[in-house]
Formats: sequence, structure tokens, C-alpha cells
Amino acid sequence: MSLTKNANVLKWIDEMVALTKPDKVVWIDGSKEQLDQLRKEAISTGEMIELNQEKLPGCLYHRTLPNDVARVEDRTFICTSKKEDAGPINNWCAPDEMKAKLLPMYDGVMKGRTMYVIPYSMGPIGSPLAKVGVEVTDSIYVVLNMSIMTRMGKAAFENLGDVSNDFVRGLHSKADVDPEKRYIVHFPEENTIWSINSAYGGNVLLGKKCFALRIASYQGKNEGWMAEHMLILGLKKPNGEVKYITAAFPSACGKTNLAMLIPPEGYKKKGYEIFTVGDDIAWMKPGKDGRLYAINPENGFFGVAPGTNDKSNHNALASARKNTIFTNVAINNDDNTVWWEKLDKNPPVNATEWKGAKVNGPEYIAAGNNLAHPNSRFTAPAENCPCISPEFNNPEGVPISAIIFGGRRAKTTPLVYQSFSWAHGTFIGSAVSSETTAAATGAVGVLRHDPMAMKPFCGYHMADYWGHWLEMGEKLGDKAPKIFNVNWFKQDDEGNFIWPGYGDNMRVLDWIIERCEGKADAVETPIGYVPTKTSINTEGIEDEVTPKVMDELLAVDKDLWKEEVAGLREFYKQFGDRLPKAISDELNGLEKRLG
Ligand code: GTP
Ligand code: SPV
Ligand code: MN
Repeated sequence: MSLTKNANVLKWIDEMVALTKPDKVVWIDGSKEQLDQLRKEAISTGEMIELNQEKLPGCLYHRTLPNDVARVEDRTFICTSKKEDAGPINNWCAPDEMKAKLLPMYDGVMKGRTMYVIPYSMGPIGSPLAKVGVEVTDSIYVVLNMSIMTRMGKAAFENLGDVSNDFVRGLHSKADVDPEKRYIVHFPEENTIWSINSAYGGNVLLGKKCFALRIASYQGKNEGWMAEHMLILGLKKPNGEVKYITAAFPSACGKTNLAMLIPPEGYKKKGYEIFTVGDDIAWMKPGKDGRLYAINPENGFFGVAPGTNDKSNHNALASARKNTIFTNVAINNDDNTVWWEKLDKNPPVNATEWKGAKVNGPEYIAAGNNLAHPNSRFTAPAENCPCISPEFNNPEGVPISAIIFGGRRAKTTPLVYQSFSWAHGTFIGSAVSSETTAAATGAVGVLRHDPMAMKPFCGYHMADYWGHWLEMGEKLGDKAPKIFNVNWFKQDDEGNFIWPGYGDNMRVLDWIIERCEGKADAVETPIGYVPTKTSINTEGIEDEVTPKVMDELLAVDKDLWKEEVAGLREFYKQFGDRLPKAISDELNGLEKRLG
């Protein structure tokens, strides 16, 4: 039975049913009974594996095909009617041409299968910043993940009402999970997403990257708001005041970790605390008081498992101890629990590795293999997070004081620096480069430009997107958040990280907030304001972060920065005269200051 009278929804569902020809259509109301039934069904078919229900209550395991473990950027398309609207760093195809290619693939693809119709809200239901999506899919895995990642079910339709046409249409079929026929396609002008032949997270949970970033960035440009690949955190100071920060780092570069940070002892004692509002995506809009407000459109965390442990991210681990779905991690067969690299020092002897082979964990690792896939993930409800912000469901969002950009840079980029202005900060965002990670298919560790961590996620022309940033800055005026850049990943010549990172990143957040309040010290350098040698608090880590290491962390090497400028000049060329003048002015300014 359909859950809405909305004629636009009903018409579109009819079209999708006529196209994909499922045996059965099930509308997802979001009830516990329905979800329990689906869990049972998925367990009985082997799609999901039930984990130890005493140690991991409500937790399930899922394994994707080895060819389907990450986002596929080369098969992701932005189909605007004009090629130049997608811009030079998106894959583009004319909408009609793409449809002509995909329609035969979707024709009858759900024969013998069930179509699940998933209504969901990105953002708290009823929030002026929230938006509704409907995803149809033939995958129970998708339904169960969407139930964690979004506000899913009947209530989303109530929010849409009976007449609105303002919802994002998502069509997903795992089809044959054929990598040669895998497509992740966006039609921003039609609020529509088509995904086929994948069953991996970012390719199929269409509310996430496809809607909340690619489609939403396009909507935001047209409607005067911003959709960003950013965590949102609240930093509570000893006086009880909470300051909110967003941070954009490329995939698998530390957003979830920073969002859930536990401050070092010294900070805890003084009364500092960190609250998580979001770990991946922020939707931001100027509020009534003229400041920039952010909501997290998601309702859960789709986090990277490897590297997560009690020391690096206690709160993520705690979030993933119940009602969580684990994808492509390893199984400990002794007690039917999960394991991944760096969870602890004891890989299970009686293990099943991520592809499903029974192996001796320690031996398997010693032979150079990973037990868990490097991009294996947990899907955990936000409500499980011990440090979830009391403002998590606030429909108005939280006011942002600082915006941080960052990436993985072995050299060149100092631990932290502050921009001279919003325009300079926009330039810094546009100039983000980072070493690639396992979050997308392709080589890992290759330095590439990833402006605002949005290279894979901007649903329109990247240069227009920078123009939108500049416009937002003008609108916000002196109420605009201050913009910073960080790098947790600087290395010595042996390839060791020289900054301890994780909880100790609190020390950098502290400097950032103090800068916003006009307190902390900085020196003006060609690239921006860099902390003075003593203005980052190293109490408790003096042995590791000696004054010599701090020098290294804060160094601005003019020769390396001149190379950076040359690289940027080359990178910007492809944007032609769509590159905002303010951005090229900033590049020229930097070059001049470098001498
Ligand atoms: P996506 O979910 O792909 O968007 O990733 P993310 O940006 O949320 O990254 P996440 O926090 O999951 O971290 C990815 C990897 O970076 C993990 O293996 C972390 O252990 C590691 N990492 C996170 N923060 C730090 C840090 O401060 N220093 C170092 N050296 N590694 C870090
Ligand atoms: C990322 O790759 O940035 C992620 C995971 O957050 S995915 O949902 O696959 O995009
Ligand atoms: Mn991400």
C-alpha cells in the first residue's frame, strides 16, 4: 500500500515500476516490525550475516563483491543539458544520451525481485533546511542502511505533503553488480539520480553523496545555501560556551575522527569538551541573525573501520557497538564478532577475511594481506554516539564560527594556518590537494587537487562553485566564519607522521577558536597567519612534539610553495574565464608575497 497521496510521487513510482518490472512493491514505512522482517529475510538469504547478539546487539554483517568496494569516480556522471554546466572536472554526458544507454539496462531489471520504496528526509524532519528524497531499490542492504543514515519512513512523506514536487528521485538497482555496466548518474536539472550495478555504500545510499552533495550543491547554488563535504563539531569551553566548527577533508582524511575527538587530559581537566553534530556532510545557510548556520542532513555515520580503535576514536567504536551494519570488515569466528586493521593488536586466528575466505589472521597479515578491506565501513546510528551534540536535531542548525580545510600532505602544508579573509579562505579551499585514499577505486597515495574536498561531489562547474562561495562570503560580510587550513599528515623523511593527531588535534582547534576570539598569537607569512612557535599548546606531548618538531610542523618553505603556485596555475587553466577573478587575484597575491 502506498504511503502518500502525493501525485508526483505516485506517478514517478508508477513509471519506475513499469520500467524495472518488479514482482512486488514494498513501501518502507520505517516501522520496527517491517525492518525486523527485512533483517530476517536478508539473514535467511545470506545477504546479511547476524553477528554475536550478546556482544553486538542488533548488528549485522555484509560483504560486497570484491569488484564493488568503493565509490567509482570514473563511472560517476553529472548530466546537465549543457556540457559546460558540469564543468571540466566532472564526467558529463547529455541527459538523453545517458538515458538511452541506461534505460535498456533498467528495463525489467527487477523481474523476480522486490522493489522497496524508501521515503526519507535529509535533515531533521520539519527543519527549514531539510529536504525529502525517495529512493527505489532492489536491495534490502540499502533499505537497512538508509534506515540508519536518514530519517526514513512515513514521516518523510508527511513533510512533503500531497502536492509538492520538491523531492529527489533516486533509482537504484544492483542489477548484476557488473563493474563494466556500473553507472552513478545525476540529473541535477531533474532532481534525479540513477545508480546501477553496484551495491557499495556511496554508490547506492543515494541520500548521501549523490543527493546531499551532488544534487544539493546544485540546489544550494540556485537557492542561496551551501552543501559541503564537512563534519560539524561543537567545542565547549571551560566557561560553558559552545563554538561550532565545520571541516572539509577529502574522503578518509579524518572527518569522523575529528568530529568525535576526545580532548587530551589537560584539556578535559580544564572543562573542554567536543560534541558531534555531523561527520561527513553539512548543509549551511545564513540564519536570521546573519550568521552561517549548519545542519547535518544525515542521521548516522558511514565510517571507515580500519584505524578505528579505542584510543584513536573511542566514540566511533562506542557508536558501532549496537544496531550497526558492518561492511567488508573481517569476522572473528571464535565469537562471531568483527575485526579490522588496528582495532587491536590481536587479529583473530580463526578469521574470515573480507572476501569470505577462512584464514589464520596473524599469518594472513604477515603474508602482506589485509583482513578487512581498507575501505571497510560501519553504518552506525548517530544516537549511539556518546558525544552526540544536544543540537543534533535542532531544525535551525548551529552557528558556525570557523571553517577548516585540510588534506593529506606529506610536505609543504603546515599544521595549521589562517586565511587573511573569506576570499583568501575560498582560494585556500580551492587549492586543497590531498593524497588519494581507498575510499574511491584507483591508486592510493597519489597527490591530486581536491578543492574543498568536493572534487568527486560537486554537482556543477567547479569554478561556478567557487563563485558561489565568494558570493556567500559577501552576503555574510563580517559575520562570516573565519577560514583555516590544517594538515595532520606531515611526514619526516622516513615517512612517519610528525604530528600525533587524533585527540591531540584539540590543540589546533583550541588555537583556531582563540584566533576567532582575537586571542592567540600568529605570524603573518605569505600563505596566511601561522601560529607562533609557542602558541600551540604542547603540554603533555613535549617529548614527541619538541620545539624542533614544532618548527618543522609550522614551516613555510618558500621553494615548495612556489612549486605549489605553479601547480595551481596549471590546475586553474582548465576553468578558463569561468575562474572567478578573486581566485586568480589571490593566486597572484600569494605568488607576489613569496617573492
Ligand atoms: P570518509 O568517511 O571517507 O569521508 O572519511 P573521513 O574523512 O571521515 O575519515 P576518517 O575520520 O574515517 O579517517 C580516515 C583514516 O584516517 C582512518 O584510518 C584514521 O585512523 C586516519 N586518521 C584520522 N585522523 C587522523 C589524524 O589526526 N592523524 C593520522 N595520522 N591519521 C588520522
Ligand atoms: C567518502 O568516500 O567520502 C565517504 C564514503 O564518506 S561514501 O559514502 O562511499 O562516499
Ligand atoms: Mn565522506
